[in-house]
Amino acid sequence: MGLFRATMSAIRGGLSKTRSALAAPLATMRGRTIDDKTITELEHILLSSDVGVTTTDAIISDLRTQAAAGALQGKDIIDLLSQRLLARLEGKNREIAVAETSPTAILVAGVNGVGKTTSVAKIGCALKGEGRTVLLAAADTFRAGAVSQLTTWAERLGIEIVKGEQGSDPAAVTFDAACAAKARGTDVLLIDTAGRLHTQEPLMRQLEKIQHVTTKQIDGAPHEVLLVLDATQGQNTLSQAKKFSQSIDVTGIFLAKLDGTARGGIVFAIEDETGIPVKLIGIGERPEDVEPFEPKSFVKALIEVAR
Ligand SMILES: Nc1nc2c(ncn2[C@@H]2O[C@H](COP(=O)(O)OP(=O)(O)OP(=O)(O)O)[C@@H](O)[C@H]2O)c(=O)[nH]1
Ligand SMILES: [Mg+2]
Repeated sequence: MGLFRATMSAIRGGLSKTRSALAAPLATMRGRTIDDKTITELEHILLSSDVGVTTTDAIISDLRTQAAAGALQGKDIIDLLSQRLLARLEGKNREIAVAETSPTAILVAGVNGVGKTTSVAKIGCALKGEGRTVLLAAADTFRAGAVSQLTTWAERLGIEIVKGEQGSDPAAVTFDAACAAKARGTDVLLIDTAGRLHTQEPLMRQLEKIQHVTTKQIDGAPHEVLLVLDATQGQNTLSQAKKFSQSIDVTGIFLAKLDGTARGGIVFAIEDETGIPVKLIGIGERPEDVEPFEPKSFVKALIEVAR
C-alpha cells in the first residue's frame, strides 16, 4: 500500500528537538581531520544520544578501520556519519501490507497512553484522503471514555465505526467489525485496542484473542500488527517491543510523539534490538501529523542542519 508520501518539511519540523540535541555537538566537528580523537568524540556524541550501542559500535569501528587504512583523508565526518546511519536503515520493507482482496486489517497495540487511538485516527485520515473506505473497530472496551474518544475521531473524519459497550469483550467487537468490513466491502479495517502493560497477563491474552479473531474472520489478517511506541520514552520502548512481540506478531512500529522529544535516535536502537521495521512516525497531535518512515528524509532531517 503506497500509504502516503513523506513530506520533508513535516519531517524536519517533527525532528527539530532531536536535531537540536545532535546538531550543536556535531557542528563543531565539521571540517576536522578524521583522526582517532575526532572519531572518539563522535563516539561519545552518538552514545549520549539514543542511537544505542549497536549502531554506534558498528559505525565507529568501521570509521576506525578506514581511518587506519588512510581511506578517510579529505573526507567530511558529518557526511560519513550520514551515509553510515542511512546504510543501517536501508533495505527494509517499510510498506504497509495490503490484502489482495479487501478488507485489509490493521491491528494497533501498545502500552497505555503511547498514542494508539490518535495513530489509528491518523492512519484512517490518510487512507480516506487516498480515497479508500475505512472502518474503525473500537476494541478498547476497557478504559472509560475510550469508545467515545474513537467515536469523536470517526465523526470528525467522516469514517465508520463499530463499537460495543464499555466492559464488553473486545474480541467480540473485533468479530463484529470484521464481519461488517467484509459485508460492506470496506478497504481497510483499523482495530484500536486498549493500552496494556506486557506484565498484565490477562490483558496480553486478550490481545492474542483479538489477533486470533481477526485471523479467523479475514483471510491472511491481520495484514499489519502495528505496535505504537512513544518516542519520548526512549530506551523503555525497547523492552515494550520485545515483550509485545512475544504475544502478537508485530509487523511494524508506529513511532509516535517524535515531535515531543530529542530522542529520535531511538529509531536505530529499536531496529537493532528488535529487528522490527519502523513503518510510520507520529509528529504531532493532528490527524495529518503522520508520515511514512523514510530513511533518507529521516537521516537528512537528523543531521543536515550541522552544516
Ligand atoms: N505531540 C504528540 N502527541 C501525540 C502524538 N500521538 C499522540 N499524541 C498525544 O498523546 C496523548 C495520548 O494519545 P492517545 O491516542 O489517546 O493514546 P492511547 O495509546 O490510545 O492511550 P490509551 O488508550 O489510554 O492507552 C494524546 O494527548 C495525544 O494527542 C504525536 O505524534 N505527537
Ligand atoms: Mg486509546
